[in-house]
Amino acid sequence: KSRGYQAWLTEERWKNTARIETVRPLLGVVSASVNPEQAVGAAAIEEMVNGITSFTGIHPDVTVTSGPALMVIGAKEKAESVVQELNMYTLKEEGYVIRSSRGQSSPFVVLFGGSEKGLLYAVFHFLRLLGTEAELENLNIAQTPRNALRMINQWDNMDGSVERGYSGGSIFYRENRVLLESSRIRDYARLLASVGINAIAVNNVNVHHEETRLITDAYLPDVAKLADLFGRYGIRLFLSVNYAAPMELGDLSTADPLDEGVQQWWRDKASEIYRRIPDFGGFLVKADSENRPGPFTYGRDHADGANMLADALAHWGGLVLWRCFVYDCHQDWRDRQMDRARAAYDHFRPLDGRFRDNVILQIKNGPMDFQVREPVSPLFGAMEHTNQMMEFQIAQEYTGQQRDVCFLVSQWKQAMDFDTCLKGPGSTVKRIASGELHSYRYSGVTGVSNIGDDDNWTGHPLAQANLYGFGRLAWDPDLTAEEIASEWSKLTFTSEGRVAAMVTELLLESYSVYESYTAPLGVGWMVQPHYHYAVDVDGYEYSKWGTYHFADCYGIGVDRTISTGTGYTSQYAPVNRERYESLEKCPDELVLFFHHVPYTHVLHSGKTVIQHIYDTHFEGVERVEAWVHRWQELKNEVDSERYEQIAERLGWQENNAKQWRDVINTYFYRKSGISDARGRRIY
Ligand code: GCW
Repeated sequence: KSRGYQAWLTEERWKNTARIETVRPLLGVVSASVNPEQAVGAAAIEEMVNGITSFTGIHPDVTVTSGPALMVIGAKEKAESVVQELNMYTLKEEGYVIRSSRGQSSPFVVLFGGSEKGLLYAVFHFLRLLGTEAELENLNIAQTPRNALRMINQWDNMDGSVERGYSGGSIFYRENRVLLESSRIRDYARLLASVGINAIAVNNVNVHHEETRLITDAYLPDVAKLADLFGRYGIRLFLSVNYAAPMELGDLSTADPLDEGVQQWWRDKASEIYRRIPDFGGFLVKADSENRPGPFTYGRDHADGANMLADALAHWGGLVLWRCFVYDCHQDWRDRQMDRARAAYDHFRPLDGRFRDNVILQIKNGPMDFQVREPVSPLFGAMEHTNQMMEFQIAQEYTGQQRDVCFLVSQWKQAMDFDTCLKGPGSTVKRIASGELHSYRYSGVTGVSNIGDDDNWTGHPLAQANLYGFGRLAWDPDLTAEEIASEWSKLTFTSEGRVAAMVTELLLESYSVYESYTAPLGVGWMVQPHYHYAVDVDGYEYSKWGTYHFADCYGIGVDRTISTGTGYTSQYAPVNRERYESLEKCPDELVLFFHHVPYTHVLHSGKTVIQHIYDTHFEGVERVEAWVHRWQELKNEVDSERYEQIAERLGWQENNAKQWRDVINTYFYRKSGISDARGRRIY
């Protein structure tokens, strides 16, 4: 397996052979106790043993007994008192404690899980310590995940393609077959579990013809095997379903949620699924969105639609993840009062309190669609009596498509830390997602995956950091972007030498670099329609998608104010409403999202909008050029495979950035007639 394939679960031996000798007494013995009926326990032991062997070459003596989820590495007798103490604690199911001895003689480490799942997470934590060559003495670690649901959405289709996939084809399907024989799926489950992911929806939210049949006899036996594979790593399996399935499968003539025949159909379907997959997670649904069927067809609302499915699943403990990406995608660009950003809130907010408690509304982080810069969706947290979870996109659809480096943890951190002020100061997104602010029964975060069957999973090797970072942040949103980037870089490129430090720096700069050479100041889009990678300033300007910048010879931006615009700002709690409504208070980075301003408008930075556009676009390219040189310096310090892959992609990024710079600068120079104050080359 190549280094790229191993990702952060690296199998590389420590170079420090002296250290291997020092840890031999500790890592040479593994004594585990688990519930033998829990496959997760066996996975935890296997990971620990394999991890120790790959880092050190030591093959530990393993004993396994049946009992509470616990592992002692090293001197078992010495650990006795610690074990006894820990046995008195009650940990949460997914929580764990790691304690180790002080000093060198008869060293031990105790890993204690709230369940086999907790133990598995403890093992991966310990392997992270080995992978970063951290100290193993005096450990006293206690962890529980902040978010109950830490989920991944695959946008994989059964023909083997991946919607918005930038790393090859699907690892799950090919030509309408489930690729059960492939060890990739198992290794993917390991990667996900190692960063704490505990749920996955394995097919695209756009459920096409063949995928509609995933919930029938044709595929359920295979889905059950997939569920087992993931279940072994503590990951619950969900399916995306087609709202019109009762019709598409030829059974009924309607999919009206209030029709008794339809309700019965879904109840029968649920029992059929749970008969085969007892721990099935539930359904993910994209309804009435981008031409997908949904309750609107029958004059019903989204609560009617979601509750019908929720009732069918309730008996089995299943959940409905109902997406709020509902907007009019047949808009008229001439109509400046219509605002796509308003849609989710307008549709869902009035329904607060009407959803069953096994429904969770899944809300994209921003009100538009995963642009490099958007405000946080005002719907998030605005429904006190309705479970919610936030959806991020790990796949870089609008953020460089895994050709350009863009470390999205920086973006997600800003969203998580955003204070909605919905219940006074401190009403942050992370406290809403975790169910602390409102007492949600279920909540959490979900991420659209960025992996495919490319050998290195993510196309760009550095895009692995986004998958890693998503999991780590879902586990603990208080981790910083720096901590996550540095952890990933050390695990992936070893902690020796200067590579990890350089990669960390590059990752941390990358979000701002990407933003600087693409669409300015929060206005978004300006990408090639449908593909969403390269620059096309007016590509979406006269389209039906609701994605406009309104640039003319005087100015640019979308007026979303209450006083003169679409009124979108009214969807925020007062403090944020006033901040966004006022041109003086609106943060620079979002000024064109909320306001239409002249090119000569002066930002808080002291620059005019037009000069800001020129400066950031010139700088963006310079910063990418600097990366290209810095990377070249590392040529002899990185394995050639990853060195070349990254060098090649940095080259592509440089070209992309130049094209963006020249098109954007030229476009706005021609619109505004205002020259660059520094007289640089504009065409
Ligand atoms: O970002 C947009 C994508 C669509 C996607 C949709 C969604 C799965 O361009 O490809 O469809 O969002 O989130 O439903």
